[in-house]
Order: sequence, then structure tokens, then C-alpha cells
Amino acid sequence: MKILKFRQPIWATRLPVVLTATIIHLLRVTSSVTPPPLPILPIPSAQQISWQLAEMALFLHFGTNTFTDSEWGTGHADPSVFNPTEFNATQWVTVAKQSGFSRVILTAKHHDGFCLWPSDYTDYSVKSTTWRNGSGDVLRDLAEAARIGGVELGVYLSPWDRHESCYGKTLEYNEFYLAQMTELLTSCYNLCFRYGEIREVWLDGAKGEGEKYMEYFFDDWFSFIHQHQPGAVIFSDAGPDTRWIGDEAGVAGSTCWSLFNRTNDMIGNTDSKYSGQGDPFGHDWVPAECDVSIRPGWFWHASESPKSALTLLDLYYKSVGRNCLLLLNVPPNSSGLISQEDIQVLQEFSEIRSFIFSHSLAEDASVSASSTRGDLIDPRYSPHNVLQQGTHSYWAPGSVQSGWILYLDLQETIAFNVLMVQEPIQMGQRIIRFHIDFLNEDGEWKVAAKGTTVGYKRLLLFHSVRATHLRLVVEESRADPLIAYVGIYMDPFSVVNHISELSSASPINGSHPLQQATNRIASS
Ligand code: FUL
Repeated sequence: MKILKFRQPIWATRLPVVLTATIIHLLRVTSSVTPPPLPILPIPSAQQISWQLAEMALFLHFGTNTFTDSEWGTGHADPSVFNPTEFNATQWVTVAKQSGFSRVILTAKHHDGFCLWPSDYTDYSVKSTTWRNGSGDVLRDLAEAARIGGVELGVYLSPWDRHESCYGKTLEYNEFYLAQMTELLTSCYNLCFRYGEIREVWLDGAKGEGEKYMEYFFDDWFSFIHQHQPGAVIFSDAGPDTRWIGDEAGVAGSTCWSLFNRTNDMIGNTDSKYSGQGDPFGHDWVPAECDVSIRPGWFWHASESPKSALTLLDLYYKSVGRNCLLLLNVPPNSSGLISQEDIQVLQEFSEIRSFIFSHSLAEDASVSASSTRGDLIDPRYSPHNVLQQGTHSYWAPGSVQSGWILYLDLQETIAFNVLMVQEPIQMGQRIIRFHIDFLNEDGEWKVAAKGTTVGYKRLLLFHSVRATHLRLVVEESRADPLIAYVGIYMDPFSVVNHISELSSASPINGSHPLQQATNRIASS
């Protein structure tokens, strides 16, 4: 039997396509689209944006100090002490990934001068150890594990070198340092594989008192690093790409600008207040990195234990939540592995973060604004964009408006105690001061929390409020404020000392904080 198939005529199958194209064409000719507002300078480079989006990086302090129970090695420890019999870089990378860190930074050389890669320019390296018969290379294994695990790699090459005999001789040492940097950043002279893409180069001006005077040619080093690894950001006390926050406690100023004047700060001699807050009038974009160790020391010591997961949560609010990157040091132990106690804490920290932040309680809100840029039907600048995760889309107010307000109708009464706000930093950092209000039962607007700068991400923790209607009011801004994201959350773990400030002490002692918080919510 022959089956006759019904065939649409060609013109009918193409009709929907033709109609859609015609509508788009009509829209184009009848309404002109309002262009985006101009960015306000300075703005970040593409590398700085991708660095900031990472939010957290894991610092790995490892070397002879790990075996000699020291922090600042003298530079004269016998290299044979370095013998991490169970060394496994894949474990380091797995721990980083599973706890939400997408970048790892290794102390390729710390102040003692011992190199974790077989440098041709010194005999003080893994080459002179019995570990793997002198053919091991910590950086090579880490680079390989990071590449396979999809984690970004950074290196710390300490300028201060207590081993190298030419340290103190300006030209000689600058050549020596740059030669070592070349080994880290480029392929070797016969093009063999070295360490692949390096995303961050970390260096500082730390030096003990009374040590030899040494002038570092930072500008030469920085140009050279950018030439060889264009995807890398350079960290130092004063940039060029990311700056030190000015303390080793992992805490940023509650006002924190990515704007900065590089010429106002000197590597090795920073003004911690200036570094901690940045500069609303700064000409350079140099966002801050908050470095802190999970343990009291930077290197592993058998006698020390890690901070609690709730302390890490507090640090997260005070670093990532204040427009910075959190660089958390988790030092591998003398067997060459990250210790179980540290892994346990990192896992809890990760569970707590996803418990609080995986869903905004405002995700189904309806959002309106005091004004909106462009045509009302143009979704480009719509207030509704602030519910979308990320910094790509944003709400833009109409030009030259004096009040900048976003209204959120949550559709039901919701209890929350954390606000997250983000600016689209690709357009520059703008907001100087803002507050969040809720409508109380008497129909009056009450302030829930106040904040100053926002930048990439601002988290405010406050006493819990229950409300159906909220408004975010931008009080002062360098230019029309643009808002990429607004989210509200409930954090049952932290305690508020006073509005907008967190306590560092945890209210919950003992076993697993997640379990305790869940019990607390269930019984309330
Ligand atoms: C400082 C160093 O002196 C410490 O040992 C540690 O490496 C810390 C991250 O930076 O400048």
C-alpha cells in the first residue's frame, strides 16, 4: 500500500520565520534602542574581571619550612629535609575544587630561597633533595593536576631570598630573579613543556629587619610578566592588577573601593588604611585581595589546628562580601597532603555557603524602579534584571534622576537577614552609599541595613526582618548607579553585633554547625 504523505507547501513552512523577521524589522525601524550608559573610569581589564569572578583562591605554603617547623626559613636548612613521601598534587586540587576554590597559588619560592621546581639558577631546590631521587617537581605536578581538574594556577616567587648569595647586589639579583621568573612563566629554551598558563603572579615586599638592602626593578618585572603571561594578574602590596588589603587577617575595610592610586603606596611600605579602603578618587583599577591562613601560621605545624567553618564564613562576609577576593592559605603537611582536619573545615564551610546562598529568597519578586533608562519595553535596563545571577545584565535608572530606588514585592512575607548587592564592575564602580528598607506592619518604611561601597559584591548581615515589600535606596553615587544583582538570604549561623557588622565569634559551639542550624530553624 502506498502511503500518501501530506506535504506543506514551501511558503507555509517558511511563514513563521518570515513573520518573526518582519516584526523584528518593524521594531527596529519604529523604535530606536537607547545605548548603554558610558562606563565611568577607571574600569577593570578582562583579566581583572575574571580574577574577581573567581571570588576565592587557595594559597598553598609548602617548602622546607613545612619540615623544620618554621615560618621564615633562614635559607640554610639542609635541602634533604624536604621529603614529602605521600605528596599528591591531585589531592590539593581536588580539595580546592570541592570546597569552591577555582584557583590555587603555590609558594614556588618563599623567603628561604628553596625552589619547589628544579631551577637552573640555584642549587637550592627540589633537585638537591632525595625526594624522588632529585627528579621531582612540585610545580610541574600541580600544574598538571590543575590543568586536568580545570583549576587556575598562580605562583608566589618571593623577592626576598635568604639563600641566594647575590641578594643585595642590585643588577645581579634582579637578573637572577627575572631568570627564575622566566622559568615559571615560559617554556624552556628547547621549548619543552613547563607549567602552562599562569593566571596569577604573587609577590610582596616582606623582609626581615636588618636584612641586606636591595632595590627591586618592579617595573621591569611587571612588564615582563605581562608580556609572557597576558592572562595573568600581578598581585603586590600596590598592584599593578590586584593589591594587598593591608592586613593578614583576611578582612577588608567596610568601605572598599577597587579604585586606587598606585603611586600613593609603596611595595613593602604600605599604608594599611589606604589599602584597606581604596580611594574613591583613584585613577587606577586595583581591587584588593584578602590573604589569611586557615591556621595560625602560613606553613604547616603539627601543633596548630585550623579555624572553624564559622570563622571562615565570617571572613567570607568581610572579604568577598566587601568587594575583594579571599585568598585562603591551606598549608599541605609534611607528608605532602592537605590534612584531614583542614579538609573537614573546608567541607563544612562549603556546605554552609551553599545552605545560605544557593537561592535568593527574592528570586520570585516583582521589581520596579524609581526610573528606568530607555524605552519601557526595552529589557536591556529593566529593574527585573537585578534578579538574575551575575554581573552581566543590570538595571539602569533614567539619566539625571536624583532618587535611585528599586522596589521589590516579594509576593509573600519572608524572613531574611542577609542582603547581597552587585554592581556591573565592567562599567566601573559607582555606589558610594545605600540602604535597604522594609515596609513594616504599620505601612512605614524602616531601615534594615546601611552600607557604603558595593563593587563586585556587597554582603550585609543584619538582625532578621520579616517583610513583603523592600526597597533598595542608593543615596550617593559617582555616576548613575547600575545594579546587577539584588538577593536576600537567611543566615542562621552568624550573630550580628550591631547593624551591618558581623561578630567574629560563633554562637554555635561543638559538632556540626549545619545540623545545629537546621535544628534551630525546625524548632523556631
Ligand atoms: C608575607 C610573608 O612574609 C609570609 O611568610 C607569608 O608568605 C605571607 C602570605 O606573606 O609577606
